[in-house]
Amino acid sequence: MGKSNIASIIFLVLLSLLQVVTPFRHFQALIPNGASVIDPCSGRVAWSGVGHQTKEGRTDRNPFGQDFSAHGKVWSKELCQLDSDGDGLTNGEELGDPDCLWTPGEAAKGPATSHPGICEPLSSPRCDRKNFWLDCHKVHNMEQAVCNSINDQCKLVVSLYLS
Ligand SMILES: [Ca+2]
Repeated sequence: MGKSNIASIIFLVLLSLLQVVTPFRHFQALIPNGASVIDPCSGRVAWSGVGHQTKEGRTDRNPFGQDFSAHGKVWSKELCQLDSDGDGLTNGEELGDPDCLWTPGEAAKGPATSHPGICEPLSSPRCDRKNFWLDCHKVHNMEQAVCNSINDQCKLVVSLYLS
């Protein structure tokens, strides 16, 4: 295999990775704390596709994603004041913008405290039927970043679970 073929393969792999990553980066920047919404299933890893039914995105929209789309994919006061997942907290309260004043490019007033598209706490009676689409035990293409805080090295662990 020639060097040009290897370069082409590397380019295609990088391009495919870019296609996976780019939508997250774009939409994450349109909502407060969009890159740091915690996965309620694990309590640790960021749920990168905040508007989707799986944390990796590229799946059906969750209730927040449906509302985000219905509001023109813009963080508006109306979208901020909605309680998309029905857990009693507004989207703004969950994403660290309780006063609905955030605009893209600014730091949010506080951190994201919960997921705006997943009713939490997961085991509460209020959320019993609202998260019917969520199955924390059937996670596909789960990615988990494990960081060693001692020497500041991170490694990416990619696990594939098939149902
Ligand atoms: Ca909510």
